Amino acid sequence: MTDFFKDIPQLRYEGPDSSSDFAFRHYNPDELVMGKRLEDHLRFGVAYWHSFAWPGGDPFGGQTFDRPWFGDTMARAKLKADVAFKMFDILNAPFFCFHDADVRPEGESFAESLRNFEEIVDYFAAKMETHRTRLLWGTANLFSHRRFMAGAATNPDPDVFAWSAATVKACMDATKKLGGQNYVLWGGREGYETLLNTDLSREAEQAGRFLQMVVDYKHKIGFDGAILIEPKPQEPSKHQYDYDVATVYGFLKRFGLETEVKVNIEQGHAILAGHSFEHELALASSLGLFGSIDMNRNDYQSGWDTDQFPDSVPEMARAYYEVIRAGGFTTGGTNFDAKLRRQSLDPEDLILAHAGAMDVCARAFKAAAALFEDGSLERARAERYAGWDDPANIAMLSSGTLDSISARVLATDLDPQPRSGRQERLENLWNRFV
Ligand code: XLS
Ligand code: NI
Ligand code: NI
Repeated sequence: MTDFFKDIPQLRYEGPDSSSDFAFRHYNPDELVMGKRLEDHLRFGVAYWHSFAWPGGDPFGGQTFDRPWFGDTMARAKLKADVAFKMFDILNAPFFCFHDADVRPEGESFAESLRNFEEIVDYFAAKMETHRTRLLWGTANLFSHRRFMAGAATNPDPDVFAWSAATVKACMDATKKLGGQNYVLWGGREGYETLLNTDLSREAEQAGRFLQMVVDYKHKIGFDGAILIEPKPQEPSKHQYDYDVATVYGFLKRFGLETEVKVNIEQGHAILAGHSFEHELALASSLGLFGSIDMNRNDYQSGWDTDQFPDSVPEMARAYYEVIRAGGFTTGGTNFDAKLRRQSLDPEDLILAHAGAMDVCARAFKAAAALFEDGSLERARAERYAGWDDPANIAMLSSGTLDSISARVLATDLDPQPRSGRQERLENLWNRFV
């Protein structure tokens, strides 16, 4: 067992006036919001890779964290799992997420890596019998090892395509075995560094075929979770094919997969793509693609996926308002794909980072829910489009032609009158709730 978090108590909701650092002030899992428990709305997940596998390096320096489970042995991997489940308990976290490479040591061969992985998956399964934390999603790390330097599914080398397909099979099997609610594909190195050596059409065909195989396998094994693509515009590659939600939608349509696959939207990736998080959420919802979120912010100056814990209630409220408008999470949730800053060395830093983030999200969600329930914003939106309820305009949209519309414009001497978009008024309304 482990005493890594030895003096840290299990965190409980103590309300906004609590003077303890080790408490929730706004996140009360049992609080009813819009008729549902807050925990069931937010569905928080802890990301195994950042919390337990990341050594604290940056491009200018290596490891800063000194963790007793670092090292490539099965014993260390099990110690890491013990610490992880201890932290899930302290946080009362309903979910976690992992990549194969986060949880098992790499073997000398594919078969040995697979054996290591399966042993850890069984170790997780045993832990999940006595701990409450469930699997939000599983995924494959097809980007860290040097074999993936030129991509996984889009690699020019067919052997890497094959290795990647076999890896995804193993990770989907593990996700199903552990009762995972989604399977995520982030195209870490599915992109290019230079067009000089890249065949765009071939790589797109490979990626499309790969995803069709993933969907076929999902049906074959009866995995009833969702398959999610996580868009990101660049980093690590110069240009990533799953650039943003709109690009992913075009890709899915091209390969006939738009009803089979949804998206996992990350705040930091939205920012890198030059969008706001809420834009990506609203667009995914309007395209029927909304699945889950990775809730980690980026630094606005650095232009890098800095994976920080959320700290801004107003920003999060914009996001959760769109989640609520999308009907809330079904299989998805709020995964903290976030890491400590590399100077945050202490065990308590890991706990407090998550606790603060959960409080920020809870506060934001409650504000967004109150505004949504108030209804003024949705009424104002509906009113803006009310002209479209007129039967003549419904007919124009469904069966009008340029000829028929032109005739009507002339016959009625049509004279459109501009109306205020009321942006500041709506911003004032927003700020009454947030
Ligand atoms: C990297 C991604 C990654 C995915 C899972 O930027 O956010 O962490 O969420 O592979
Ligand atoms: Ni992510
Ligand atoms: Ni990311």
